[in-house]
Formats: sequence, C-alpha cells, structure tokens
Amino acid sequence: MKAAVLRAYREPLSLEEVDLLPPQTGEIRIRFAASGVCHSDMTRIEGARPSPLPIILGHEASAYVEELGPGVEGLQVGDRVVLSFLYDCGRCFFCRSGHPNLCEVGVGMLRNGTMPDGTTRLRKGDEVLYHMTVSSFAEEAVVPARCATRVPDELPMDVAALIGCGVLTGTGAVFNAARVSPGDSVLIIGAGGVGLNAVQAAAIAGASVIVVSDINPDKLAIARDFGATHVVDARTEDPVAIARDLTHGRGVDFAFEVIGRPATIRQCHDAIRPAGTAIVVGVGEVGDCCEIDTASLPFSEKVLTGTLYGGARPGLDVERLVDLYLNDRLRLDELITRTYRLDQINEAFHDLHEGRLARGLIRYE
Ligand code: PAD
Ligand code: ZN
Repeated sequence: MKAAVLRAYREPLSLEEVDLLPPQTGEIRIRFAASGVCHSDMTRIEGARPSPLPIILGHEASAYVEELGPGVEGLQVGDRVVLSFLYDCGRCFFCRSGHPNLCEVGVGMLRNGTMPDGTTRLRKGDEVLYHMTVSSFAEEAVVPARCATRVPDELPMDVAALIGCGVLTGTGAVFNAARVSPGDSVLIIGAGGVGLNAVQAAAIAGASVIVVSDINPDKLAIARDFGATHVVDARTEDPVAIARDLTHGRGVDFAFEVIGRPATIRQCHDAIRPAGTAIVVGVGEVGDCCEIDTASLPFSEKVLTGTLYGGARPGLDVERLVDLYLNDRLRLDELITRTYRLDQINEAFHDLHEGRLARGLIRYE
C-alpha cells in the first residue's frame, strides 16, 4: 500500500510502498476513506517531541473495515468506522476509574508508536512506527478493533474523519473536561481545527459569553459563525482585558488554550475569575514553561489543568457527536477548507503552516 512516511524531522514526507502485516488478535485491517490534517501531525514533523523514525503520521480518520483479526466481535467487513487515537484497555486503573482517555496501555502506544503488544504491523524492510495509533496518511492500516466505532451510512466519510480528533477533542474539552453550563462565560484562544469545535460546543452548552481569540481574521469569521459572541484579533487586541470587560471585571468561568504556547496559556490563567478553570488543550514543546504568580494562588483558587482527547469516552462520544451532526446541531462540513490527494500531503502541511486551513482533508476515494 502507499503511505506518506516521515524519515527525517523537518523534511517533507516521502510517498512510499509500505507492507502491512495481517491483523493479530483483537485487531482489524482498514482502508481509509479520509484523514484530517491536524496540528499534532505537524508538531511531530517539526520534532518538538523527537522519537524514533520512520513513522507514518495521520490520526484523524474514517475508514472501511477490510479484514477482522481473531477474536474481533461487533464489527463486520464493510463497516464504515471512525477511528479513535486512544486505545482503552478497559482493565487498567485509569480505564476502571472513569478516565479511559488516560489508559496506561493507550498512552504507552502513543509514546512508543506501537500496537498494544509493543510491536507494529507496518514494514518497509524494518519496522515502521505508528503515529497516534492510527497512521492514516496511508491507504490502509491495521489497528485495534476497540479504536473503531461504527457509524451510520448517512454520515459522509469526509466529516466522519474529523470526529476522530479535532471534533472529539474540541467539543470534549467543553462538554467533558469543563462541563460548561448554560450562562457560563468562556474564552477560547486558538480557533483552528480543534478550537473551532470548542467554540461550537460552548454555544451548544448555552454559554452566555463566548470570547474567541486568534491572529487570523478568517478563523475569527468562522468562529463568529460557529457561535462566538465576541472575537479578538490578538495581533492588536488583548484577549485578557476584553474577557474581563465582558464579565464585570471578574474574568471568565472557563478559558481554553488550543494552541500549545506558554504565552497563551498564561493569558488563559490571567483571564479566568477566582475559582475559574483554565484548560490547556494545545500540546507544547517538551520543556516549555509558563510562569504563574504563586502568591496569588491561595487567594484566587484558580485551577490550571489540561485535557487529553477532551476527556473523551471514545466510542460513546463518537456516537453522540454523530447524532448531533445528523440532527443539525453540530456543524462539520464548514470545517473542511480544502481536500487533497495523498500525494499532495506536503502541500497540505504547507497550507496548515500558513494558517490557510480550518481543516485540510486527505481524501482516498
Ligand atoms: P491549528 O493550527 O488548526 O490552529 C491553531 C490556531 O491558533 C490557528 O488558528 C492560529 O491562527 C491560532 N494562533 C496562533 N498563535 C496565536 C496567538 N498568539 N493567539 C491566538 N491565536 C493564535 O491547530 P489545531 O487546531 O489542529 O491544533 C491545536 C492544538 O491542539 C495543537 O497544539 C494540537 O497539537 C493540539 C491537540 N491536542 C489534542 C489533545 O488531546 N490535547 C488533540 C488534538 C490536537
Ligand atoms: Zn489531532
């Protein structure tokens, strides 16, 4: 099968023929329909968190089931599925305590680029590693069956792909991590493919004030369309001052950082009210630090935290988001700025880098 392989950091992906081993127990072979291009893929190319190579990137995808490995139940060949990049083993402390997105096995797979057994099914002579369990910049993959959620025929495969990361993460940050309630005030910094989903989730949740900060006027226009009550051009305006002005000088109940930079994380902490919560979604570089005035903590009772995969319960949340979309409550078509073929993958990353995309999508059919 054809795949786009990362062989060296900060270099273009190379389009190659890669071999796929058959699915092992509990695994399936899938043929991709579409894959979103997420900033987490670009961060990997930039080498912010270096790990062994070669690796096949891509982790936000829809696919068809082609082959079932031994012991797979609940799926059939031909099923249309959305992939989750976080495997949940169902047995570890975190799965049993209601945090399947922090599954010890699943997080280990993200770190090591493997399947649950610590090896991969991708070969080019030697072993090729997975990126975030899915490796969807390829025609096919072998993945754990637990990471595939069947979706109805009415759901277009293009928008289905986006649910796997950007939609689940952005909406999950609001619905699961923050549990935003009607009347809450919210600041979202970074209105890209993930942040825009936090914006529409805040609107669905009934937030009274939804301030969105970005440096790109095109993203701010979509944010307004998605339910932002106020938009801030961070090139010339201060989101912290504006968030305070809109909340009687107190600060917002919740602030979400969806970029992964210390300066904007600090803005979120500054913009929340006493006992408010700042939630970091964006993934920064290893070693990045952010200064907080510690003396103010006991007086402010502010909470600064992060969220992995929007605190998703992968299968369940995919089903709920599909229903929201099919009932016209969640807008996904508008997120797709441009589609590409796999051989245009480096152009897609260039466009993402230039800020041209809400989401770029690789289409395989
Ligand atoms: P994106 O590139 O589509 O969006 C980033 C947005 O931030 C763009 O619209 C930029 O214009 C904007 N921006 C940049 N600088 C500033 C600034 N100073 N002030 C305001 N806005 C600014 O990326 P994405 O939406 O695909 O991903 C966003 C982050 O989320 C990224 O770090 C990615 O790795 C992370 C992510 N985290 C998880 C998770 O589980 N926590 C999952 C998926 C993605
Ligand atoms: Zn992603």
